[in-house]
Amino acid sequence: MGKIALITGITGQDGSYLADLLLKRDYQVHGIVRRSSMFSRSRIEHLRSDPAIYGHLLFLHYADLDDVTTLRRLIRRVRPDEIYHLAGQSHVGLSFEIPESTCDDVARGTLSLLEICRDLDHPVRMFHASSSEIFGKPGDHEVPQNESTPCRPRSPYGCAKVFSTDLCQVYREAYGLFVCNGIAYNHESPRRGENFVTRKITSSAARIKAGQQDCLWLGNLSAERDWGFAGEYVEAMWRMMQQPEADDFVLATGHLTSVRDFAKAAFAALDIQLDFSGNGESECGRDVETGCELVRVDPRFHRPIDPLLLVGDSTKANIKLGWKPVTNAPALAALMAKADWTAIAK
Ligand code: NDP
Ligand code: GDR
Repeated sequence: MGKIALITGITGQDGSYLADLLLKRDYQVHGIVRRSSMFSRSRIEHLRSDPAIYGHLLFLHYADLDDVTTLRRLIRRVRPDEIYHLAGQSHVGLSFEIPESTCDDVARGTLSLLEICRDLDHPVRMFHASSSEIFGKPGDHEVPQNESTPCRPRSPYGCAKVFSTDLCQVYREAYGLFVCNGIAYNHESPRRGENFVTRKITSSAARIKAGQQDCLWLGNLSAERDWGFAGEYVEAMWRMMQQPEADDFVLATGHLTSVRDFAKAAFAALDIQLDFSGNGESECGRDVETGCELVRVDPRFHRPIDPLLLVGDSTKANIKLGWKPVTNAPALAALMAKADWTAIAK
C-alpha cells in the first residue's frame, strides 16, 4: 500500500490540488473538514463523487483546528506518514477585522498540531503552510526575499504566520520533528476563493463580458504581488516532504505584477482591452472600444497597511527540490479568466 497522508484544509484551494496530486501518487488521503450550515466541498467534489476514490482512497473526517482532542484522536487512529497543515483563516485583509480568530487558527492551531506530532509513537512528517506575509515590509537590501530574510509582518495574519513558522523551527531543533515550512508567495487558480483579488478580477471580467455585471470595484490598484499557479506550488510541498532532512523553502516566481496589470491581462484574455487613467481613488479602467468604466476604486477595499515589494527568491527550492514555477502572472490571469468565462458560457 502507498503512504498515508492527512490534509488539514482539504476543502481549500491548495488542499484540493494537493489531494489530486497525492491520489495520483498512490497515497491514501485523509482530509479534515469542518461542519458548516452550507455544504462547501465544491473543490473536491470531483473526488467525492468518484465511487472508486471516495471511501477507498479518500476519507473525510469532521474536526476543527480548535478541537484538539478530536484532532489527536483522529491522527492517532489514521497514523499518517505525512501531515500537510494547510487549514486556517487565510485572508490577510480580513485578519485586521477578526484578528483573534485568525491568530487562534494560524498560530495556536499549528502549535496544537506540533504538540500532537511530538507525542506520537510513530514517525510522522509535517508540512506547514507558511507565507510571504511573514516578510511584510522588507528592508531595502531584502528584495527579493529568501529563507534568511528577517520577518517584519504587517498584518495580524502575518504575525500569526511568523509565530507558527518559528515554532515549526523550534520543534524541528528541540524534538527532532520532521517539519518543513513552505514560505509560499501568492498562488492562484480557477479554484481560488472569490474574495482574493485575482479571482475577484477574473470572475468579474467573465460576468462583465456576459453582461451580468457592470463594473468591478477594487482597492489598491498599484499593489504588487509575486503571483504563481497553485497547481505547481503543491508539487513543491510534496517534494519537501520527500527530502532526507526537513528544511524551509521559499516558493515564488521572482516577478512582481500590479493588480492593475493583472486586471489588464485578465480582461484582454476575454478580448476586452482596458486603459487606466486618473490617480488614487479617481483612477478607473475603461474599455478602449466602448469607453465604459469597467474597473473603479472603492476605498472600502483598502487595507490599514499593505506589504511592499514582496517578491521571492526560490533558488534553494530550485537547487534542492528541482522545483521551478513555469506559469507567469499574465498567463495565470488568462488561464483563470478563461476558466471563469467557460463556466458562465456553459
Ligand atoms: P483557503 O482559504 O482556500 O483554504 C483554507 C482551508 O482551511 C479551507 O479548507 C478551510 O475550510 C480550512 N479551515 C479554515 N479554518 C479552519 C479551522 N478552524 N479548522 C479546520 N479547517 C479550517 O486557503 P489556501 O488553500 O489558499 O491556502 C492554504 C494555506 O496556505 C493557508 O494556511 C494559507 O494561509 C497558506 N498560504 C496560502 C497562499 C496562497 O497564495 N494561496 C500563500 C501562502 C500561504 P472551509 O472550506 O470549511 O472554510
Ligand atoms: P494577499 O492576497 O493579501 O496577498 O494574501 P489578496 O488577493 O487578498 O490581495 C493581494 C493584493 O491585492 C490588493 N487588492 C485587493 N485585495 C482583495 N482581496 N480585494 C480587492 O478588491 C483588492 N483590491 C486590491 C490587496 O490590497 C493586496 O495588496 C494571499 C493569501 O492567500 C494569504 O493567505 C497568503 O499568505 C498570501 O497571499 C501570500
